Amino acid sequence: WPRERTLVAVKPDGVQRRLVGDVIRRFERRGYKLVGMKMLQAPECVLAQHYKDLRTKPFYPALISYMRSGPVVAMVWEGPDVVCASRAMIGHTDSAAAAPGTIRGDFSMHISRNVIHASDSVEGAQREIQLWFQSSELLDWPDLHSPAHPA
Ligand code: YYY
Ligand code: MG
Repeated sequence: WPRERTLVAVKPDGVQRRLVGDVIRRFERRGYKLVGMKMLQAPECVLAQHYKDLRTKPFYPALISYMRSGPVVAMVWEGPDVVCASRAMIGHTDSAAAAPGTIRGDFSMHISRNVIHASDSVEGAQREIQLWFQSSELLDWPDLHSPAHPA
């Protein structure tokens, strides 16, 4: 398949609530390949770019201050259809609509504290990966578990 990657970030509430490991476990057990990961206090300029399409929304100031309230754990995951699949794994933006079994459906009760981010399109993922990571921070290791490399 064409190599697809997505940006996933555990938001400050997710870090605070010790959900980083659970998030990683869900992506690993699905078989996706982790190609980048770091913990950081997100800079304001990165958040402004990341959420630039939302800057006119009434919740935008609260969203930015929430995202700056503590460290986030940013990851890049790779695999077939990982953009679409990770959106299904995280669940609906609004916790009330997020299905049980999804990350938001299991761990979040309000849209403003929804634990996790994942890119919503292949183009968006490429833009977000470049925004959050240097290319030297992404590691391209041989994936012996991939269907492209049958045992
Ligand atoms: O991609 P996703 O995170 O599911 O939702 P977006 O529509 O891109 O909004 C980004 C972010 O903004 C959302 O995860 C929570 C916050 N937000 C909010 O606090 N209140 C809303 N009514 C809508 C979004
Ligand atoms: Mg979004």
